[in-house]
Amino acid sequence: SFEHILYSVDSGVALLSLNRPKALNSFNEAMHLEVQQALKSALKDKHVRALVLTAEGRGFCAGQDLSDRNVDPNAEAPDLVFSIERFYNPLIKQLQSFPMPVICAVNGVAAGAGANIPLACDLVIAARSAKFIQAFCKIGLVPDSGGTWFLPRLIGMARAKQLTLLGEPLMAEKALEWGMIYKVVEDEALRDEAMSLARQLATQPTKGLSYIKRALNQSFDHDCHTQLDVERDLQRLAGQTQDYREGVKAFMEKRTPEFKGE
Ligand code: T3D
Repeated sequence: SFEHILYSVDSGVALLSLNRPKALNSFNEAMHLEVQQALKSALKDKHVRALVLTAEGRGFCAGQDLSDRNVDPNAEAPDLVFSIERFYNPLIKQLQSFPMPVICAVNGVAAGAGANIPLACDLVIAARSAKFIQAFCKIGLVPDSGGTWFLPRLIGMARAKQLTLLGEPLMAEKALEWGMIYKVVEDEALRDEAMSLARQLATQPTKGLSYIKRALNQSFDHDCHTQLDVERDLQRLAGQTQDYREGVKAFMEKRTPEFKGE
């Protein structure tokens, strides 16, 4: 069992909740390792067909635990490459390529890496009180965890520069208006909304959904003809799933399909 996160599986949904609320769920190495472990076990679990990422307490995640860094002027400069390569980059890659829908429920302030982790997820639901802060500029760092990749694509370059150079908080409602997230809900409703959306998605053609996100993830890097090829190749795979057959069969028989995620 875990010390810094909560992890459970129910009704096809894996729920991973960051659980260091006193430090606003900032990441230390131990929490990183537990998150990696939980994601690995969700991947291995045949019952899991959707993932919800959220956190305990009043905040979502304040990024790196800064108390873990020795910044004494006389100490050797901390090697941040290790942290990025061993922890943050693999996390972002894993969330982005996770072969099922990943829902991020942002329950409060999301700062630094904590503001960018949601952007690697597929559907972000934020509590009305949540805010996103690209805090990196305030401590002399560069937005990481995909911030410089996701932000311009989601909200455009001008807004990406505004957020990352000024470090000003972006409220949930504004993030929605800017097209950065999927939905804003009342604080009390957040967990239930995220879970019911995830349970619903867990009844859908899981492989098909994973191919959709795979196609979209490549979209901005491709010209139209290349992307048409990507669609063709993924359609081939989708057409080989049992869920596709069930979908068409159920349509023809005018009944609700029963997808198995196969
Ligand atoms: O080093 C590497 O591996 C490189 C990778 C870096 C990735 C990054 O994420 S760098 C960016 C790191 N994060 C930040 O710079 C954000 C720092 N936090 C804040 O700016 C503020 O805490 C917030 C805006 C997020 C929230 O403000 P507020 O007023 O709601 O809460 P608070 O009072 O500042 O924080 C509450 C507690 O959490 C407090 O502890 P205390 O005083 O109650 O004992 C605070 O120290 C602690 N806390 C918040 N963020 C961090 C943290 N402790 C350690 N590290 C944090 N990042």
